[in-house]
Amino acid sequence: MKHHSSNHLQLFVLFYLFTFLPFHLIFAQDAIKTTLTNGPGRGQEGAAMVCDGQLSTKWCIDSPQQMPYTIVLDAGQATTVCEYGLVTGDDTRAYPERNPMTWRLSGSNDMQDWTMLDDQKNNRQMPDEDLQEYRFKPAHKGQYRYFRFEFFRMRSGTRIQLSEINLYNTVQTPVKATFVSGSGSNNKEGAAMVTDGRLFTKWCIDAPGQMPYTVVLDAGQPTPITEYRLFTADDTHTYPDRNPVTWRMSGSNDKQNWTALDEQKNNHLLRDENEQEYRFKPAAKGSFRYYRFEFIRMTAGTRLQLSEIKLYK
Ligand SMILES: [Ca+2]
Repeated sequence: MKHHSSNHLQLFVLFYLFTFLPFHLIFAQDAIKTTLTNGPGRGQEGAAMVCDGQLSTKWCIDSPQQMPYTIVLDAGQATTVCEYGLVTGDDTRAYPERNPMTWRLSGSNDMQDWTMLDDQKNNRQMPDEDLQEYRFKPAHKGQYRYFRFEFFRMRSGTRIQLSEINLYNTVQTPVKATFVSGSGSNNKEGAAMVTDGRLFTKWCIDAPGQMPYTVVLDAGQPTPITEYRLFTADDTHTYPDRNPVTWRMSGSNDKQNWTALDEQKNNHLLRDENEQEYRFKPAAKGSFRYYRFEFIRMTAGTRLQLSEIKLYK
């Protein structure tokens, strides 16, 4: 009897989840819920803004005597953090110098003995972009309830800003995607080169009549994508004009009905560097088997090149 009712309860919970929760909440890789234990700054741009779950609020402080800026987050119970994400502020494009560059992450269960989990020095990976999450894998793991971030240096100056600090107990994993179709001929610089797993092969096309340049990838089965990454090519330093700046991403399960998931307009995040990865989070989520990228504009001219497109769940 008891066994039966617990089964019924499980079914009811599943029914409730699938009926009333928005699609993306079921499939999104959710961050661990944290609360602020301590951190500098109060009020509207205080430290608590990094864990309120809202991108529209941020922690922003310029108080040199309080450096390193130290934030302690409480995960509520001992938890293993496999990845953490720092999310840029709403005006980081205008103020990229506020991005942290040198910081340390430690874990503790009593707020007294701290174990160092990650030590980043002069890390310039945080993008000059508004509201972008950049993920880092701590060098060490362990079960801790409290997580302390100490920010020592910003790109320049003494003001820091972050809209969120996300802790994750699951790792973002690559999705093995295969090539379905794409613009251009099937030669050694065809669209299929973006899924061969090699940075030294690339999709390179200059065929204005075929624009927007399209590539469709197959994830094998319906898969929610939390991030996609574009990789520049082997000579992007010489030809930065071939980087895409405007593109769309959509998902489908039948290759006929497409759902728009992301749209980037005039985004100059890709730099003039060879074989570098750039990360993007789709604005919308859903579970799709096929993913389509349409490249609408490049930095200049009509030639596009990319060495890889990778999907992560
Ligand atoms: Ca390749």
